[in-house]
Amino acid sequence: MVDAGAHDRGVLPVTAPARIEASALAELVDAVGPRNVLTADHDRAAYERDWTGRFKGRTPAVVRPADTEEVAAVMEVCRRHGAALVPQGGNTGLVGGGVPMAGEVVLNLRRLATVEPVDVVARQVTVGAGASVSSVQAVAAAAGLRYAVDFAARDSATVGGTVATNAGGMRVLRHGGTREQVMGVEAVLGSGQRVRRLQGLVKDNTGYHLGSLLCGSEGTLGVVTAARLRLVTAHPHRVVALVAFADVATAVEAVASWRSALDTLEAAELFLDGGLALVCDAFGLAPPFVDRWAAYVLVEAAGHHDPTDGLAAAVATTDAGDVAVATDASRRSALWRYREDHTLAINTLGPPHKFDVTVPLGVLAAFVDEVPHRVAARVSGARTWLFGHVGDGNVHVNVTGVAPDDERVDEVVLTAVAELGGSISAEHGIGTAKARWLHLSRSDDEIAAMRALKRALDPDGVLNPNALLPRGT
Ligand code: 2HG
Ligand code: ZN
Repeated sequence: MVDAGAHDRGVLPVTAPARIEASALAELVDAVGPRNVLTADHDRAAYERDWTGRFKGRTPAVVRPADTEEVAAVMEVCRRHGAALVPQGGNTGLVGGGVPMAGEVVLNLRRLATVEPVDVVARQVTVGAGASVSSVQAVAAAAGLRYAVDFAARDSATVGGTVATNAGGMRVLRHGGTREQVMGVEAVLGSGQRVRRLQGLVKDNTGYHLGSLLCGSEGTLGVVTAARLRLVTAHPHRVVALVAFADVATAVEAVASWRSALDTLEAAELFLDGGLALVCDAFGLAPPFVDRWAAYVLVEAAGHHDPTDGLAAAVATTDAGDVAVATDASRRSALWRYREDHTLAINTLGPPHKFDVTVPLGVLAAFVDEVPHRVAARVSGARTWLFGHVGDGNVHVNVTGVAPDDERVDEVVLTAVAELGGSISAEHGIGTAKARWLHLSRSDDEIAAMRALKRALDPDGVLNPNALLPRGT
């Protein structure tokens, strides 16, 4: 039943009441202490909506455990009382996966923020689920290493959230996504059983890799409480170039040639003229070039030796237009802003519908050219913004000017992706936003296998029951 007032508030309507038995609430208070069970409206509010403002739910209580023991105790209470819970980190997920859309208890993990000293010999670090991505990057840098996962929400996003969603980001091209960095996890499964493999053994071939399974399980199988993360070499030389192109197809071809030519390539990010203009308007930035171009690729290379000449030579072999190059840190981040600030700039237009899709590279340019027309033909007034990690084939499609619960636009974009043999989620996950579209990327047998895993590890169905798996499968 759609709540008629929902559009005015600019959020999706809440579909279930948020209630919990008084005895369950009392036991939660026993488990984590009264100060860490938030029930007052003004205390809960920040935990009930996502960063974009598209997803807003309601919870009877936000529970904030301090450690794994307390997480296990909360899980036990919820299981006994049949109270569903939604694990939540920094609340920067973009698919409604950490928001109590159906009245669940919120299990916020931010207090588990321990960051252990870096193990320099193993090039690894063990961190609590609540540690921010930027805090891991900082300890890695202080130890002369680097944490490879990086994206704009780094200061708020938590490691637990990035493991649960297998977050991608800007450096996947060179280092892989979060799953590639996770050497092991500690977790409390929905069954109440514990998993703890934090030794960081590179070779450990003793059966199911539960860490890999939990990574990307979106809080439906277990609650990740800590992770052992791989660190990578901190290359001393780094260069960023912003390269303009007359069209997206030429940009995609150029990136393919750079991937072959440059061992140092670390990121290749695409954006378009409309998005660049929006970012410049929103934040008062001067455009990078006098001329306007259809497509831009921000490329970063890093190595033990200065990669600038190699990058310049590789750029020169392509049909590039204007080029801006930055080697010092502040000019590099000035160029990165044109790309990273897309998310913030788009949100100034109201809560967008966000799609983080992958399409085969051979059809990426056609997809980017075609999708805005298909969207506009279906929903008048809708505007489509496209950018993304072009080296990975990952396009972020943002659509503004559409009511939060108007799913016509979801259907247009996601079916176009499926027709092209792409994936409906490259890196943000399925959450509650895309559960009903999972069949576009997964077969019935695969969904049944996932459902069987869910039943085995979360037999009471308390963990994030509305995320990832479509209802009734
Ligand atoms: C990024 O690549 C993030 O900047 C966010 O994945 C994408 O805002 C988005 O749609
Ligand atoms: Zn992204």
